[in-house]
Amino acid sequence: MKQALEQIKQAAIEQLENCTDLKALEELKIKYLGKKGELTAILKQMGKLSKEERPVIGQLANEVRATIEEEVKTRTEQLQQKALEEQLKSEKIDVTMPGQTFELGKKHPLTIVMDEVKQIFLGMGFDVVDGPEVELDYYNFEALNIPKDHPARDTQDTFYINDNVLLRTQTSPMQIRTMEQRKPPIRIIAPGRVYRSDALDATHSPVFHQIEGMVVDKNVTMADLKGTLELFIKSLYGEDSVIRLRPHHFPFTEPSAEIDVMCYNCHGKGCRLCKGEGWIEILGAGMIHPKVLSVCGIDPEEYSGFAFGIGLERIVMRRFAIDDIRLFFENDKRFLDQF
Ligand code: 2NM
Repeated sequence: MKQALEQIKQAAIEQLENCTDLKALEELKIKYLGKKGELTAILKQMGKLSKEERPVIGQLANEVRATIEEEVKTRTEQLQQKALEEQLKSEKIDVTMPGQTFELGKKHPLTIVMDEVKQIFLGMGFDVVDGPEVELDYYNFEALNIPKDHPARDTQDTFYINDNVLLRTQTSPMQIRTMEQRKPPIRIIAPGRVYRSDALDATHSPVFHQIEGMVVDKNVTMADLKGTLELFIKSLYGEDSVIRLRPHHFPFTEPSAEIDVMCYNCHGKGCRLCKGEGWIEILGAGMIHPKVLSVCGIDPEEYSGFAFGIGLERIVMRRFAIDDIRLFFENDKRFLDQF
């Protein structure tokens, strides 16, 4: 029996020393010290021993138990320490690693300039109005003095949903809707997306953006038109900008004009940017036609007004020297990242 105890002690210590994980260690603890363990099995046989042998073996058995318990404790601590070190090692944060980057979106070049234009007009007391891109023929053409047989129907050919419903070719329908709803004085701009049935090339797109505006009040004259638009262009292109008005024709205004700004690149000499002209056409404008005012329920004997239209793509292309309108709509990140 003494020999058996010594064997158990030897075997237990050897196995404990070779044990490399906490789960196996727990199994060994049960194997040797548990209720059904090897040491307990020996102690159960103590009854067979003589009175002289019993205390000797008993003491030895206690020593063996104590030794094994001590070894289990030491080994547990060692393994726990090792596990902790491994965990710390595996969870170590390498502060030199490149961080996760969150890319922030930015404004589209059209939006950058659109926001600037809105800000300028807001500063002059204009409201910004928004409306449907799918419009009635009435608001897009009829009310603007463009009846069914008018040649402007060809130059502003668009996409029809049916005979009465189409994609707006300009934002003027919002001017009509506003005049129907509000009493003068009216000062609004109507920015937004418009459509034309044009083939896509470097300078034409079937979808583009316009900013139209108008002022309706008593005693509004061509001088107000010129002063307001000159102030707008000086705000957009700088205090030293020079403008000129050229006579033109629009069905919805009379008289009408196109407004050019002296090329800010060559100061009128002629260069690549202005295609040798020295002047760059920026917008169309005019005094709202009396027929248009009447149709909207505004008495042309009492009120007058001016209106204007700006093509957004054109001014953004000049501003950033962009040579192809398609770049605005392709969403190529390499293009968009440059603004
Ligand atoms: C332009 C040029 C000239 C214009 C006219 C109107 C309305 F509805 F008041 F009659 N809205 N927009 C207008 C006038 C637009 O764009 C080149």
